[in-house]
Amino acid sequence: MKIAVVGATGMVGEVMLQVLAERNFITAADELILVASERSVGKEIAFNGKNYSVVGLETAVAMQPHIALFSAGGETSLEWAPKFAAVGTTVIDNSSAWRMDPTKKLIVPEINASSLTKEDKIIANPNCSTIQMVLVLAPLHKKYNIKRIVVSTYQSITGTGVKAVQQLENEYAGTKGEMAYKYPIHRNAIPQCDSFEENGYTKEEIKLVRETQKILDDKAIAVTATAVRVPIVGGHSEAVNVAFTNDFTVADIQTILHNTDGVVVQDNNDTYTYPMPIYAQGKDDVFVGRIRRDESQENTVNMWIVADNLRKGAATNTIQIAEYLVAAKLV
Ligand code: A2P
Ligand code: 11C
Repeated sequence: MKIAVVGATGMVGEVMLQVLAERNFITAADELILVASERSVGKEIAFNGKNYSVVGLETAVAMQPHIALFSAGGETSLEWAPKFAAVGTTVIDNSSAWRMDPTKKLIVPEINASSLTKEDKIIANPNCSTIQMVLVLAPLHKKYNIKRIVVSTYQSITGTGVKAVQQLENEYAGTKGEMAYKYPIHRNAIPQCDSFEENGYTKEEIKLVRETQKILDDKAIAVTATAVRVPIVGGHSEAVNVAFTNDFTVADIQTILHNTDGVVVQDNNDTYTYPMPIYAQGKDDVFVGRIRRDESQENTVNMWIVADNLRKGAATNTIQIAEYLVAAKLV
């Protein structure tokens, strides 16, 4: 197999290489192609003890990889994913470019990978904040039917990229530098992730609404979101309030989630056990805790969901899709 990583020099690209190595997805018999912008062509990147020279997109298309894992921004994806698809490559794209395209599938493998076919040449990876939420909600929707979700996020600066991590480090050190945000992020909470839309919501908030409905395949689910950036690096946290049609018990929800692939329940007030980004960092699971009944309204639960946004929120989910394609012989 020939596997290309497009955006290999970026923040998510780097984690993709780590995850590919950890999961032994690239064996000695496979060929790895590392791709970035023209600025990086020729740069050497080590993978599994071997040095690889970064190539440009044109060169990578000519090499006709079987799979291309894209994380190089929406513009690059819109232009280049179809060119790879045209030479027979299956593209798994981590940008927002194709997610809401009705002809493209939006995949969280544990939920809907079985909908994939050989004809799906461009597959969309959902936004990080959506992936961790739907992984927990999918089995609960099946059992209790979700009517409405109210979600507030506490998002890691790694979701913005290297520039934001640099901004926080400059602020810690008291040195001046380029600003990724309009405001200081150290000792702050910025109620804006991504740009604003006409309706007053940010793009990140709208992604949480639309992507959730698409992945859970149910437009009737009402979703409203507030996305907030906090000075955290380990992962995104979410306070999620979910109203169901059917009643539940907290113990049953804990059992269902305990038996859900990719989800780890950390929920014991007696031992102060609940998910936190400091412990989610570097892990592939989604962590859930603080599961409790919303006493203000019937059939409604509150919970706290945390995951490493660069792992399950991006790189790991993309690579799990690739693993599924290979196992199901779809590439
Ligand atoms: P480069 O390092 O050469 O700029 P991040 O989101 O962390 O900034 O990373 C973005 C990734 O996407 C990097 O690997 C970057 O490569 C790559 N990238 C950005 N623009 C392009 C482009 N026009 N063509 C190919 N790769 C691109
Ligand atoms: C964030 N969710 O943390 C973003 C980063 O749509 O893939 C990824 C943006 C996207 O701000």
